[in-house]
Amino acid sequence: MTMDLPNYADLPLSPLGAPWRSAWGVFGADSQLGTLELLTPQRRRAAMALVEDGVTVNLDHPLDIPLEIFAFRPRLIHKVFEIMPGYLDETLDDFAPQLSSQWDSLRHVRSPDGFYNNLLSDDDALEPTTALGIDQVAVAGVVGRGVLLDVAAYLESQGDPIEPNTRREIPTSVLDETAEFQGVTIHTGDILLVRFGVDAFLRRLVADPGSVQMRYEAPGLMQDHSTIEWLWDKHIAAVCCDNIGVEVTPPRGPDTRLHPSLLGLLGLMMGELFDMVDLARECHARGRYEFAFIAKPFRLPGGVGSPANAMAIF
Ligand code: UVW
Repeated sequence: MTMDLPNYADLPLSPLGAPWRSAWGVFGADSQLGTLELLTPQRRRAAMALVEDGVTVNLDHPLDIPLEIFAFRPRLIHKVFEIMPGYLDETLDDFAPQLSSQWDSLRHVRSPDGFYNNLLSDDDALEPTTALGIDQVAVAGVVGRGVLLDVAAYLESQGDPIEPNTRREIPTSVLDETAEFQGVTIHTGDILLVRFGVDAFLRRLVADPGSVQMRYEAPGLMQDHSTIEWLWDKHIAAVCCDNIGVEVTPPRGPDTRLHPSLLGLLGLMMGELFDMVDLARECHARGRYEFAFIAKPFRLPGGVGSPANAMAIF
């Protein structure tokens, strides 16, 4: 599918039915996938052609990461038991799919004008409906050309390193500079991965929980319209970061968060808390920042999110 996508400044397509600067209707009034519609068979096939030596790179932190910044996301309890001698089975309790490396479905957050494409009402939001659920994404998965912007490495090279557990807003100019520094171009339909260096900090937390104190504080994308416009105008299929929430945390104020605009207005799915340490190492070693990207979110009917289940292939 090739289609002309409107610029952010030209949104919405039909001012009468859609909120200001929303992409409602761009992929059809009934699209449950938003920008993931850009992951066409042609783009998936082109992404697979990036595979040269078959090296796979994991992008997930462990499911039971000891992250205690959200009281409503308890740590996973995993029980393994024997059902008969030599036959093991297991259960998961207190499983919060968004505790560790994760996807936010379009059902996660709505804009002040409603959920994406107006496909889910407030009345139905807590009902057992699959509208905008992660199961819609699970069917075809998230498969395409991945591009890494290692902002942490770029800023370090400029003598301006990022503190991983400290609030710092990263403007889109730094994303552009990182892409130029790396010599990579973002194409329509890409899955964009942005690394701030939070992943290395989280690895320390996993290896030795007592060694670091994780706060609800992290670098991330700047909370203003320039970020929303930049992300839309790149016409990416999804954006994933290694930090807590793609955007900076904590937010500047109660109404400054990007989640409502990115998920609710643009239909741009987000990945959070991805582990890009090995990915960055592979990219730097190869001098190549593009790769095949594959993720298969859980097919949880009406799911609000899912573990990332993501990998890169070189
Ligand atoms: C934040 O809280 C920042 O993100 P999420 O709820 O998407 O994990």
